[in-house]
Amino acid sequence: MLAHDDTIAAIATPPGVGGIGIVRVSGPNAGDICRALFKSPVAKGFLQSHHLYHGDIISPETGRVIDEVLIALMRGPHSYTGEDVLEIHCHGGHLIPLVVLNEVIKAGGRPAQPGEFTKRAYLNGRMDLSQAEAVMELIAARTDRGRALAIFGLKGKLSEQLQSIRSDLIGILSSLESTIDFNEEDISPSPGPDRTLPDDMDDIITRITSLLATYREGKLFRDGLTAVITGRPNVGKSSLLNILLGERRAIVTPIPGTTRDFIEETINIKGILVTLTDTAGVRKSGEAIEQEGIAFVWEKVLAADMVIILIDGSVPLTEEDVEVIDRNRGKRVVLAVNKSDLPHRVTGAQLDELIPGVKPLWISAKYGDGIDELKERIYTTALDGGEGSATDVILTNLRHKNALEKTAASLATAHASLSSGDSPELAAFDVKEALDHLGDIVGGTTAEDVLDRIFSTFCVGK
Ligand SMILES: Nc1nc2c(ncn2[C@@H]2O[C@H](COP(=O)(O)OP(=O)(O)OP(=O)(O)O)[C@@H](O)[C@H]2O)c(=O)[nH]1
Ligand SMILES: [Mg+2]
Repeated sequence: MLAHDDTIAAIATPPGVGGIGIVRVSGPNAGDICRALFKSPVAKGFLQSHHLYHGDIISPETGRVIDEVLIALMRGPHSYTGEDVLEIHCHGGHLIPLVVLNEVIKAGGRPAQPGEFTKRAYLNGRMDLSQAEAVMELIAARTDRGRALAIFGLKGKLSEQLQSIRSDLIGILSSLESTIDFNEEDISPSPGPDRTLPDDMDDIITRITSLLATYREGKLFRDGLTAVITGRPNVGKSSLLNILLGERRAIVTPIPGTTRDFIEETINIKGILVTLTDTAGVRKSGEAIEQEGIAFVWEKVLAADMVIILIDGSVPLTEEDVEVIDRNRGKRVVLAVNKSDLPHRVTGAQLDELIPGVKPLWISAKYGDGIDELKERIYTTALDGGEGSATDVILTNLRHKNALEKTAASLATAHASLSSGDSPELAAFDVKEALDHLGDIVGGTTAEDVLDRIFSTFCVGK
């Protein structure tokens, strides 16, 4: 355990008016601070750890009561940070938690940096680095699925998988080292009757590869995606935005060129936050304001994760439809044919010729037909046709992904040198490197500046 000699303090609840505001304190002075500020007729003398006490916070200078509070003292090492932790539950509001925090600081605390409580929890071995990162993901989660993935991370499910990969790597390393010690004739030292070390390495690479394959999904559930609704004027883009949102957000009129500026709103589709952008209808004519709006369309399309191309199915296809399709080639596309309530003037075969391989979906943005199917299509297209993993261990963090890629690359190098008959010493070197990269995920040997970067993205008080 890494003992800190200073005591940190912060308001752990969001600013503003609320029922309760919590001031959190961690470090060796937590007990003294409690004794200096907290007065209670019932709780005199020694306070039991992990018990809630009722009383007042008193200013030691004036002797005046600042607030009526509940406090809990959680003595280390059985606390969030592993140190003595004091939580003061005062009344919420703009002022009270600040005044209480000031008294805490005067009594021997210092303001905490963002994420400093969790950093201490990590440094004191209460959690590994990937779990500490999961804490922040949990707080940031905005969908139920995002929350579920974060809690798995926090409970150490990813760490467990990494631990099992790690112990297999150590097994390989010790086999390699034993052949270095004895002789170098057998270039594929055999760990068992039917297996060779390169086989074992392949196994691990496969396991890492399947973990890496979950990253796209993890990122989707964590960060969501952006989807731009595009099409020529009057096809029903704004109507589609409105019906997907379930409210009248964008102006809808029968006049082509209604939408000029872009309109952005976010919806939750099966746990993925989809930020939809309704844009101006694309056409050559139109005055300056409209053309300005159309210029935005291509900017938005370029940056978007997905494009929803909307066609009006009640009239024959036009050159403008073709232009929209052409300019979105290479993007992840959902193709919807609107106004299915009217007679169909566009066929699947025509669309298949224009945009092969993308199955069109007939919808009515006015009456709601096909909208659930469209949401489903957005979801499966986001997952590249997949249904979402059944597994709960899903990579959500870019840092973890990069480290796993490096682990697999080092292992592949070890595999290649072993298979080509090089000295096992070389392979052992690469396996050690693979272990280092893997270790970066859970921490332990992670450099201070990397830690600072990670924890600086946390909120103050966490
Ligand atoms: N019958 C029918 N009419 C629709 C449907 N969807 C939209 N409309 C009508 O089509 C017209 C244009 O709709 P908008 O949603 O404004 O179209 P837009 O693509 O946003 O048009 P611009 O902003 O001008 O590019 C309106 O009169 C809508 O009521 C539909 O599914 N069926
Ligand atoms: Mg519009």
